[in-house]
Amino acid sequence: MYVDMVTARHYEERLQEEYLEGKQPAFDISAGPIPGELHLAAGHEAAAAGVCQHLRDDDAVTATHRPHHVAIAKGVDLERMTAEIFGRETGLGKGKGGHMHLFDPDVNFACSGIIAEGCPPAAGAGLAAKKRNTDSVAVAYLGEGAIDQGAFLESLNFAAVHDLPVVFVIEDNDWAISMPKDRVTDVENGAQRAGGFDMPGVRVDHDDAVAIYDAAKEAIGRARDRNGPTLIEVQVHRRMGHFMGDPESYRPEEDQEAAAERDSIARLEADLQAHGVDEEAIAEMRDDAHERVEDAIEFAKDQPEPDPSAAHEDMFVNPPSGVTDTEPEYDLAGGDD
Ligand SMILES: Cc1ncc(C[n+]2csc(CCOP(=O)(O)OP(=O)(O)O)c2C)c(N)n1
Ligand SMILES: [Mg+2]
Repeated sequence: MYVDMVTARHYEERLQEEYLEGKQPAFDISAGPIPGELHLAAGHEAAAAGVCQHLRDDDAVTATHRPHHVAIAKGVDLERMTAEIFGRETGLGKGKGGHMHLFDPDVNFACSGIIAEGCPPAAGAGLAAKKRNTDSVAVAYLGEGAIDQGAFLESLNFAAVHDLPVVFVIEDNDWAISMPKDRVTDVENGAQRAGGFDMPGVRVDHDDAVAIYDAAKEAIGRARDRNGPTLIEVQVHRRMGHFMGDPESYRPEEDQEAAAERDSIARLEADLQAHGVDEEAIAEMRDDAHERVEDAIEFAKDQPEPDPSAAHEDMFVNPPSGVTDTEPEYDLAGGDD
């Protein structure tokens, strides 16, 4: 868990540096090596590491618009993921998806920029596992800002009614962009939502990686044993803005300071030391993780940009006439099937 968490934290810090290159002084979102939006998950690492530790490659995970920590913990290919974020041809999605649309079929990982949108596909993966009679499970991540979305509530119901092996994980960082949680919902503990669907609901406070690990162990074991879905809410902290370039003028300073103080990585380090892991071993894990991140970023920056003509490949609809000569690969309008 510690390796996953320090890898994710260093990854976010390095992406932040790369992202800001060329975008200043006046913030230009389209400039630099990583154009477009970037949502970093520093402060959320425990939610990824504690849960994904129990998963195998054949288990499905759907993450959110803030996906990197979960992708790392799920074992997504870091080099190809980084190439995707840098928009390169060898990226997971040939550089067309960017950081919110990472798909790695080798480890059954997906994410989406639409909030709560990972929930229905996770329920679908759970249904597939049940129909195929395998013991694989699915995990859907969402933010606390998504707990009133229909896609989430309908997926809870579907998973409950069909006893599907699905675990829903709410990452509660108290904010949905600039909107504090208490202004949009009267439910203080999102895990209470489980009660309406007759499934277990568990809340873990203080982004404690070990407590998250324990809660996830039980929920994922329950799913694997075909005893149905579970909803887990974990408290995390957003150490950065909603997206890179967010001045956070809406956010009280004390809240930012509290997020900086509650560091789940420092907490886990203290836990490790209390269990006899010495500082040298911790430093070695941290150095290895940093090296892996640097290698992935170096790899990505070395990769070719996609050919502009490739923009019209891999599409599900015909481009408007005259835009491209490329024949569509898919015929959804008709055909034999
Ligand atoms: C269906 C939908 N509505 C609105 C948005 C715009 N949007 C992007 S992120 C976000 C807030 C998400 O907050 P939360 O779910 O708490 O996740 P966090 O960003 O805090 O990790 C919103 C409203 C969206 N992407 N999808
Ligand atoms: Mg949130």
